Amino acid sequence: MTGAALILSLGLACEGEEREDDDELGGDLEEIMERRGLTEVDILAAAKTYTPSGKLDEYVLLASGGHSGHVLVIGVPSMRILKYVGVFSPEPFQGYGMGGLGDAILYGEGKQRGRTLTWGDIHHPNLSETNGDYDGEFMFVNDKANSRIAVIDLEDFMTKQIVTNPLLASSHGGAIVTPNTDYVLEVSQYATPLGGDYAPLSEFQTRYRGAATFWKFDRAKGRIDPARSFSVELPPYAQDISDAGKFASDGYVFVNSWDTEMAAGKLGEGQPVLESGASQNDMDYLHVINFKKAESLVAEGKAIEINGMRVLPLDVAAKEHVLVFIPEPKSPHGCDVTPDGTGIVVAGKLDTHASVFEFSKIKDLIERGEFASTDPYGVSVLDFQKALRGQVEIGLGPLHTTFDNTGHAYTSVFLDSTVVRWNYTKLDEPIQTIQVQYNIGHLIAAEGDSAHPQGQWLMAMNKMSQDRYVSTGPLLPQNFQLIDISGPTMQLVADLPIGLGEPHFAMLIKADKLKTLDFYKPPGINPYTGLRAEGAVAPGQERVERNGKKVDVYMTVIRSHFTPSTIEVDEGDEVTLHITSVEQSRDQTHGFAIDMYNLSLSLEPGRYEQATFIADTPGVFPFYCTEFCSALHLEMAGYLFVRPKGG
Ligand code: RUQ
Ligand code: CUA
Repeated sequence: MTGAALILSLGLACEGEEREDDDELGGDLEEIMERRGLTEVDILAAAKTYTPSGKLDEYVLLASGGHSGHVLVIGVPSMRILKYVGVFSPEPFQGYGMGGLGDAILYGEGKQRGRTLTWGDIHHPNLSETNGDYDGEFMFVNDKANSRIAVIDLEDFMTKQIVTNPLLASSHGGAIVTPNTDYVLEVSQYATPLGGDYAPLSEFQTRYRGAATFWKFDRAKGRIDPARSFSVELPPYAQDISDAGKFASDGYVFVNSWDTEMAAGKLGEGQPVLESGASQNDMDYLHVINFKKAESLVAEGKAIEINGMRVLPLDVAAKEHVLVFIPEPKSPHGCDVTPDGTGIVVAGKLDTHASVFEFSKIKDLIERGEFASTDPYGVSVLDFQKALRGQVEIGLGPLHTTFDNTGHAYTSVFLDSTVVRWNYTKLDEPIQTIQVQYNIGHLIAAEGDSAHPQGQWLMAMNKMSQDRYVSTGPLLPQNFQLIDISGPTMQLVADLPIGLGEPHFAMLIKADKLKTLDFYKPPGINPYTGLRAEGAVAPGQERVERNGKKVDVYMTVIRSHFTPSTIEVDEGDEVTLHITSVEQSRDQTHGFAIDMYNLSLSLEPGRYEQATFIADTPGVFPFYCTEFCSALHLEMAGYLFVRPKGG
């Protein structure tokens, strides 16, 4: 009996005396199914995902929000949205980039070449790992558009750092972590002269370059340490997605490329456009980078410095076999290391196969110095067949691959709009194919890119949703679809439209691995340092201090008042608010908003915030709490009086 049949038969068995209750609840199951056109399979899907109020999700999806610059936090299997994390874009609910302490990250550290940016294009979230397994502590995301990496602390789901790549003008193959989160990898996409120099297209082959940047992560500090980071210079081949080795392949990273033709170097000279120019070769190059060796060479002083970043030059990387190439089928996209670290799965947009490379073969060939050829930059190239474990025919436009706990790989197939389940050791015929709607990009199974995938759920992240939802005009949401992969037959069980930017990759982690804070304690914690702020005050210590034209307001908030609730300054004064939430109970969040100053602060229990502005406009400015925190929330307000000059 199927689950749905079971539910139905239970429903039917309850007929009679329970009938009246059913009617009170708005009808019986059969009647509702009939009315809404639901099948037993639908009911089964609903039973697998429906999460009654108060019941918690078993998994959490941390998804890129694409060019919204946000990260989405989604419960699985309920598909309930839990949070939007502001990363490269301001997020008023979190008070991020809205006049408070987060400005120093978003508009300070986040500056690219001196410019303030208010958005980013997030592609690949990655979770911190310990021995190749998610430890639930940190998340890293890349900004493809402006080549930046952000660090999000999962204690409070807040962005704590942005580092800016001083070499690159776009980066795609990141943020990928090594198995103990020693490094966070960021790899270039479109080649440019490293460090932001100018060079005409005629110098593409000589001056344009890619790079793989190994950002050193200091776990104790919870921050990337740029001074201990380094990069490896790469040819201008349009590098793509990357993955880090694990176990036997630890110490290596693998990076795709799709323009070994260097067609970008011929743009606009009566040559084919980039998309066809870059698709002429039958093979591009999988980059195999021995970063442990690169690390030692850099330590030995073999690096040059560009904009403060230590860079291992391409000729050194080639000569020392820090960088070795393997031909990979035509314009590949996905690059995913198997959970045991023995294989690297590559799938080409213009090739119907998933190709699995065998790490032990690669290592043997490199150690024996058995190379098939050399590229124009002196990089040794291995023989494709000799490095290969095998290939599986997947479909039209295979992209990314994720893994479960029973030896299956799942590959997204963009043109076919399918997810294909196959065995990455046996490499026999694909086992099953399931249709998704539509044009799937990334996919992730539960802990699917860790050393120990959980199976059970898989999220398909589709680029298009055409007919799936009520129309909202020409700009349609992307479409997340949840697939139950626990049984022999995959079942699509739920949809979630994503109406903010194009999500790319995501991480799906067991919820119980996340150790979040209930609130900040003691009161007065600056969430960006984790320490009690100097300007924090306890109840009774509130005050206003004036030093010439500088006015410091030391304020507390607790249900339901600001102390002080009136502030008087003179036109032209520089006002700094130091606000301490002295609440110490869960979910008692307040906010601070004021007329005209573009200021929105979030004051979770115990949080400290600080905002400085010039009171340059005389007048009366109400401020108020933005969270409906109590029955007297509306009364949680005050005034800033700005006395006119000479008034
Ligand atoms: S991408 S849809 Cu990861 Cu930027 Cu493949
Ligand atoms: Cu505090 Cu409303």
